[in-house]
Amino acid sequence: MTIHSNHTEPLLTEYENPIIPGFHPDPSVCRVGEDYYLVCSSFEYFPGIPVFHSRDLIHWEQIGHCITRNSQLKLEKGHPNCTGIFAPTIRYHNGIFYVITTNVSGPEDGNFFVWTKDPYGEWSDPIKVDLPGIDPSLFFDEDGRCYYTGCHGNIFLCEIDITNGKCLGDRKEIWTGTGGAYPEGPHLYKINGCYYLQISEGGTELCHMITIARSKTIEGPYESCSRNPVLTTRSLALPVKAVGHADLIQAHNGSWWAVCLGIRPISYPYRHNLGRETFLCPVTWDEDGWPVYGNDGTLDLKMKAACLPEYSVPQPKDRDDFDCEKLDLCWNFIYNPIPELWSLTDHPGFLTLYGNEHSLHEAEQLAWVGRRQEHIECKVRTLLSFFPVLDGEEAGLTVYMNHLHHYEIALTRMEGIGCLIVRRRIGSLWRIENIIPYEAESVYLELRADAENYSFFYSLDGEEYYKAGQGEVQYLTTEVGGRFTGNYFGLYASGNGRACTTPARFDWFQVKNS
Ligand code: 6LW
Repeated sequence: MTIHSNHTEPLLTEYENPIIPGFHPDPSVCRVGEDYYLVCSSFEYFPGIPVFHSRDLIHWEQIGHCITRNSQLKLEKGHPNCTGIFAPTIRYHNGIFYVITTNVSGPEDGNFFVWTKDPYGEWSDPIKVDLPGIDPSLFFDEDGRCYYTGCHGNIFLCEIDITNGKCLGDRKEIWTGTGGAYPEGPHLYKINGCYYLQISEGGTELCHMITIARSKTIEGPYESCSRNPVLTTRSLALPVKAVGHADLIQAHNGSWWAVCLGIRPISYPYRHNLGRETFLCPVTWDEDGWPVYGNDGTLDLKMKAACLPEYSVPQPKDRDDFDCEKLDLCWNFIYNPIPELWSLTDHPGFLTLYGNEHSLHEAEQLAWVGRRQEHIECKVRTLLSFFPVLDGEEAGLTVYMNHLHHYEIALTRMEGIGCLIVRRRIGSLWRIENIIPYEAESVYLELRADAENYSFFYSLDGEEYYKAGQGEVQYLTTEVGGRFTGNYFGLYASGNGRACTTPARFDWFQVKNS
């Protein structure tokens, strides 16, 4: 790769961050001609590792996932928001896309990669790489050799055979970073004949930062850039915080960019409920051949840059009528799905959920289908048909950080009486806040989100909505109850101790962002 970014007088345009809102952390990007592909972490959610496509780096369309078959990967239960798929890297080499990542869970713990020739299609079964730690990345040198970088205390390098994942030699520690906590997220690039090693330090919270070093030879010694950290928003009065975990890319017109994660806090002290989101940062080069990220090393919600020609992607649908035989790409399960717990074909036009014995309070495979909350202010509606027969049978709409932190509105039966409840769970504290006797078999449910509250409403006819309860957003934030993920809007059913006797049918789901 060559540096020729400060070519002619560039025309500056404005774009908005985040480029992929909601829980989409640890982004990694690659280019094939004029096409760009991006992946990010998915933790305990399935399908795993969303794959996006763009032609201008700003507008992205989800085109699939790398982990779509239960047989590819077992997601271990029990460690919410800190298990499953961590920090993937995507690279393209000789007609093949590779995504390398870590499954941080259970007996299948470890690093592996999957590959495909068609990123719109299915990906291979995992090929294990017997190297420790997290945040694996791949670098293909000009001579065709493939190098793995990862972090295990410090940053290490190891040549591997990309056909089978076997190590070719010992791993070698190549950088300890600049002294910040947790040197991690390494990516190696060869630019103008020099090896550049870009990493994150400071941890994924408010002190997060990007640092960079370079060397004439791949094994080092790596010389740290005197301007490190080259990208951070720590200690700055900017609306974007925790910027880090970046991947550099040279665009087809020669310009340089980085994708990275960041958060948009909702309150002070800073708390965030959407998880870590994907941001875009323009990159230029100084006269000493070091990259300059964003606005002199910082990043904002609105950025001025010499952007690629605008590329329009289909607007994400704000309403899903569940009319297809496959779930839209935005929907996820928690852990590996159990096929018997959900269907789009049993009752065409509806998402049918068959509640099992597990409740929302358990880190278990549930009859639960959810999608990310992508905007701080939004309104969600769904039409649910459910007739609970036995006490405890329940189905509804939840805003869900994890099994210990969620608020929901649901139809259930208590002491033989059909009712609508609003329940809030915050750690070990939980309470049903409102019980409204309700015997009708269908109900319109609504959830309004803003920076302060999640508010629940219901309606019998879809016209007139009545408020049923509300809860503070701040208690459903990463800082209170989460770890590496953001909030989901989930549709669910549960028998709370035994399987439900009747199915729950969701006719449609709608989210409107304000
Ligand atoms: C990821 C690490 C990080 O592995 O957080 O922000 C961890 N960076 O690089 C989980 O996303």
